[in-house]
Amino acid sequence: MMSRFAVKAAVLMLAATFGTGTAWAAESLQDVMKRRSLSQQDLLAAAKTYTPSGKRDEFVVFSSGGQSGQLIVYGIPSMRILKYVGVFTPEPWQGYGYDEESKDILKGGWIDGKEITWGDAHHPAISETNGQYDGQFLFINDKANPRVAVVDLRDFETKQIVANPIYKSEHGGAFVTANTEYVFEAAQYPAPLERKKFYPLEEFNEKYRGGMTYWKFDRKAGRLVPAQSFSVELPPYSQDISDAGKGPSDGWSFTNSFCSERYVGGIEQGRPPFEAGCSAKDTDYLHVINWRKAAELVAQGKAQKINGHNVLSIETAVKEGILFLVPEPKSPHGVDVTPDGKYIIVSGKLDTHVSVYSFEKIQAAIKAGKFESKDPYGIPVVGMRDALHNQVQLGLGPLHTQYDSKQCVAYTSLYVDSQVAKWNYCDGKVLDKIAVHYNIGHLMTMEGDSAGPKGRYLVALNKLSIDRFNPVGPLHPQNHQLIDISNDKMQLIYDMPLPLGEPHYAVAIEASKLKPGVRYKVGTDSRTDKDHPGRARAGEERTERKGNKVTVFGTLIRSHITPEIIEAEVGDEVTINLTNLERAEDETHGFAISAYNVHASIEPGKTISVKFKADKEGVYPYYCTEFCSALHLEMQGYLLVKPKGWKAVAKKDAVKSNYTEADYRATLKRIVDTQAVIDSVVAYITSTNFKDFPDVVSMVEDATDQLGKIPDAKAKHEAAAGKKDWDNANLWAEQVYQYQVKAADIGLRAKTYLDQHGAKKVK
Ligand code: K7E
Ligand code: CUA
Repeated sequence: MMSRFAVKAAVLMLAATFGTGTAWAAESLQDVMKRRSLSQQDLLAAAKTYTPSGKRDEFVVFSSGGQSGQLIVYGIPSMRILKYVGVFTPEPWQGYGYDEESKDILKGGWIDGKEITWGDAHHPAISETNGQYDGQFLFINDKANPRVAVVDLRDFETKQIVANPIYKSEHGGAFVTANTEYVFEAAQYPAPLERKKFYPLEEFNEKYRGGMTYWKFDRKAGRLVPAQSFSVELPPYSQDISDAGKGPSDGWSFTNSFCSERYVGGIEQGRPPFEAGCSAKDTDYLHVINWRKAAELVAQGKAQKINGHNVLSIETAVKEGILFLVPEPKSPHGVDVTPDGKYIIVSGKLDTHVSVYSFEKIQAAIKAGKFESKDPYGIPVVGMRDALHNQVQLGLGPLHTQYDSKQCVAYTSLYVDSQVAKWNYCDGKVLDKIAVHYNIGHLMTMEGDSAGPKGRYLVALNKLSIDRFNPVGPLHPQNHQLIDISNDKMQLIYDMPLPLGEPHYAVAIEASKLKPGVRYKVGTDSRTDKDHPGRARAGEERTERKGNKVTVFGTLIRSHITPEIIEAEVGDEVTINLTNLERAEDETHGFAISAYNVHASIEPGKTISVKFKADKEGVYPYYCTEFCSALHLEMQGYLLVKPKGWKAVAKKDAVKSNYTEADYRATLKRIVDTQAVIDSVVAYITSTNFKDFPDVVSMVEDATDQLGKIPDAKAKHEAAAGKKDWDNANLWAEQVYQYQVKAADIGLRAKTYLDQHGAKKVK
């Protein structure tokens, strides 16, 4: 260790070094620009994105986590990552997949009884009311294992995963209807719709199918309702991205396809690969479906059941006039309905154009019965000329389109050109282009796929970052680039590496529309939103044994877990329920037991349970995994797994501590001093209008709670002192001090909060 003198000498030397130069004394903006080789343009970009400490973002982005199966949340314009939400993949920090409640959610996504622990998350969608984002729920799909998940934006937790009952893969999801009546997903790679049924590839045209699934959403319950959901059977054309109509086109959905050739590859059999056969024709098909009428047909009993799921056959869909096709140029990708719902913009990956279809024209052709042909399955085909508003040449590899708050202005990603094109879809003029790095997939403007885009910013979701960031091995991060679109010329203002899977799509919502809670009602199961049967309040903690089942009803509050000792015998089934009794904001406790692969994140008010078989004799520490207070490390306990029939030799007190009367007196002195601090903080808080700040009110309640525990501990230390039992006297006095420390900690936090939020003196 450095001696006091050595430290002092070192400080003096440092002072001398800096004293001679002025470099660090006061660096000017010019100095910094020179040192870091920054241009005026860079400074402007920095000023547009830099978000000072304590300031918040204007928009919140929900990005798919691609192969991570998660959801990534970040802010705009700062591009600061705020959260990863566990969705299709276990996420230990949130206890997701390690406590019983979240295991049940993941189990909803098992396929034919098989556990699936990852997902290929593609398209998030925020719930809408009248075509506008309402900030209540978010849906996201899994392409690999066709599933859709529901995330509640009140707590940013996944509440449900449903597996598609008839597909083997899907891509055109999740998209919501204008009032979130349905969340839909389109199949991707054609396969037989029957479960676990084999048909040879030679029967591709007859037995393989695509489809469009409409999941009914119960907004009040916040869950999808499988029994009220249905699908429309579609030909094996490899359906792709979809979008829902809005305004005049509300009630309809649009889905494109990229292999209407119905080509089946097979390199090993000497056939040209899929990529050649699937792009041979000049056109594929845009599928136009009247979902509102389809829902009525299902209600009338016109659907057949496949794997217990309602499916409207192609035959029924054609006969009832709810399914139409429109040719679209070569291997299209994105299909995006304009904010006014009048046009549908389709990008052709292998075409330099985007095609703007008019919903009105499509409807006129349908009404007039004017079709150019029927496809091999008897579906009427509206002529391309009869449906197009215009076609605009934008560049190589157009993929996806988003909208501006300015009338008729759209942005389209150009994958091959690595550019974003800004253009006018009403008159077909190209307005501006900007280079991105590199190979852009989706792009996203603020609420840019809703009926009310907010303009301002655009994010380019680039597939490759190549040389943009510090090298981290052959697998590079993804690159989200922020572009300012508030002026005529687009300006690139930020590069954000994203190191968690390939985000395909993202949605951004005005931050003010999100109102997540900070605590649960005490005893809530956050995955069902109901009271948890294992909840316990302070004083209700207990351990019950029935046969070989041990059930703990415990609580957590700074800084102890009740119970601190859990006893079991080898072979017992142990269930530990834990309720976090905290009310203070951001006071989460974690819970882990050595070697039993259980972990939980228990936010204020939440109740969770972990369950395991105590199959190994031994002593297993458990502890809180969130650094929640100064005595976080002491937030611990022991799981004792005893051999069968184990008997204590003699009941002994835990280890003696040998405290003296002097120790006890010293602790009492510390209590008096601490009380003085608490009194001064209380005096300060009550001298202000603190009642006007709900956050402070709950902190005060929390502190009062801690102080309320003191009389009991005080009675105990005084009783022990009366018996000259200095061990117990000192330990219980120490506990009084711990309650004081926690109360003081919260009190000081409340004081800081009041200072920073401009509280007024009232007395
Ligand atoms: Cu990558 Cu929307 Cu799945 Cu286009 S998709 S890029
Ligand atoms: Cu609770 Cu650490």
